[in-house]
Amino acid sequence: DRMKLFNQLDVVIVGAGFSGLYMLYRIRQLGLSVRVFETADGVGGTWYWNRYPGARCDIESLQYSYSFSEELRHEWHWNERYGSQIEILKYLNYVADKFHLRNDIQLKTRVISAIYDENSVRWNIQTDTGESISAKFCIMATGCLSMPKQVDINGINNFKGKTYYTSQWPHENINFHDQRVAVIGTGSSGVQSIPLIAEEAAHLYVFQRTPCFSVPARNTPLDLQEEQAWNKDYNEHRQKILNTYAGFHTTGLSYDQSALSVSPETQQKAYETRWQLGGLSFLSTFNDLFFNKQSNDTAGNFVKSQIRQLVKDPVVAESLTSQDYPVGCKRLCIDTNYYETFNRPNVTLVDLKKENIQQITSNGIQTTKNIHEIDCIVFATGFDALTGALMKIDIRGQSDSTIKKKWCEGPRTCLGLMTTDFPNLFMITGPGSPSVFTNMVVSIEQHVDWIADCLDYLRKNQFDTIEPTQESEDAWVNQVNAIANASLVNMANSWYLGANVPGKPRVFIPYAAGIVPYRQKCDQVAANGYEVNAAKVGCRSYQQ
Ligand code: NA7
Repeated sequence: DRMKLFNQLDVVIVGAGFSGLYMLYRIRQLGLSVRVFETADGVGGTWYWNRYPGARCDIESLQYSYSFSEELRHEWHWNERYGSQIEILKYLNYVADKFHLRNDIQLKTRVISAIYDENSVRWNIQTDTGESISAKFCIMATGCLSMPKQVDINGINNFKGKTYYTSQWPHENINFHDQRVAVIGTGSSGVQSIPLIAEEAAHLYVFQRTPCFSVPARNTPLDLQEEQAWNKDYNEHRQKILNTYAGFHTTGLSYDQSALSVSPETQQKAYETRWQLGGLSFLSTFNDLFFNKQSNDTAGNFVKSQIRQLVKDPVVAESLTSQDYPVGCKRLCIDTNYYETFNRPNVTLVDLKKENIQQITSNGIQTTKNIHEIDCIVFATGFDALTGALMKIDIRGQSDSTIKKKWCEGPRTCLGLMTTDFPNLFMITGPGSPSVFTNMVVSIEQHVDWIADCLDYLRKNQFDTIEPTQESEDAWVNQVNAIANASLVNMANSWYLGANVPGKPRVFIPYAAGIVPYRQKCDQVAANGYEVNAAKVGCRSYQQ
């Protein structure tokens, strides 16, 4: 009957953010039947949910945007050097309209399970709206920072005032006027929202457990001429971007040498220049900041010296400079007026290293030293990153294997794109891919293109399923670990490592060697016909 046919698809895509939208576009080009399921009541993913004051991308707009359509590029104008959440969400809605994507997107629908049926060689996908869909391929576009972390502070339910999560900010305007506000958390979301909440609130208490390192964004309006000049040389820029470590580039000074190989004066000058330019490329001032602790310390000490200059109260400055981990090994924050905000008379930094939170009471937050009376609490407490959204779905593959069981000691994938025992299941920006270590849009487009080409290949060669061999997956996991072990990234309790979520296995999840070797490996697998029935790294396909 019609309903049954409607629920028999070639492809299901889970998620309608940057990944899901472009994946849908590519699947349509292949002429396959497809539906996207999205929990939210709009497209946009990360940029739909994270609406907190000051939410903004930390990669420049001209680079944090799709490359696949020249027409789109010419039609769209970015207003600022760094896109605000509002602007990026508009862009994604524009993309959805322009490419008529909406009629294949089902909103307000959460996928709760994906179960592989060995007999029919299909995935059965269940939604929270009670639907059951059968699809040959299931593509997870579920995002890396989409599953909010559960906050485990005593007494959280006792609080009588309003609570907000930066990761699930309400759509209506929140007014903090006359309010005593607490922000818990000083990662990117805290750092971006704190200066704006401080301008509005009667008093703001910032609860800091681990001080971040933050570099100024130096956001500016982007004029049309600048954008047009960029677009004129777009292909050149794009080539450059694709050959960087992380998928974005900036003009300005970068030394292809160790921080320790130049004189102290040159070193200072280099950091100073990067600090003035602003943004994430501070970490590419020298080429060994992720590999040599001593080099890294020169960068960390430079940031600390800037913080001391910006923050007037020496006690507050001391708390803000008490980082005991290498800069960059927790995600570097990019801010506008973050440190300056602590000079305001209505802002208090509560250093949780000096006074621990004991509990949340009905009207405040009680620490080992004080009772802070509070009217509302903003939780900027982060995400169960990289695996959280995938693990929330009950995913079952061959022979009763489940993702939960398989990944209980850390995620195991081949190229971050597939995982053994789960045929025809793909992940975009999955664990073991460079994803969060890069410009996400650049990585997303590459993953989507790889998956689309793979599906095309399977169809043309009449292969029914594809999955990685155990050997190729083991080799990839080993390589991801080896790269992490050769760098400093294990030295901070970051969400890259799952260290922010109690009980999560401590494993460095992203592939940290950069987009160039990663892309080469992916291309090589594709060029070798997905290394059918073989090979050390690559995928095995079964011909039926
Ligand atoms: P992050 O970067 O994970 O930051 C979360 C912050 O919340 C961080 O400072 C945490 O301290 C703090 N936190 C978490 N739980 C608690 C409790 N229980 N008590 C006190 N403080 C707590 O999340 P964001 O949303 O800011 O940013 C995520 C990414 O989005 C970011 O990296 C960008 O890529 C965009 P901790 O460090 O764990 O001590």
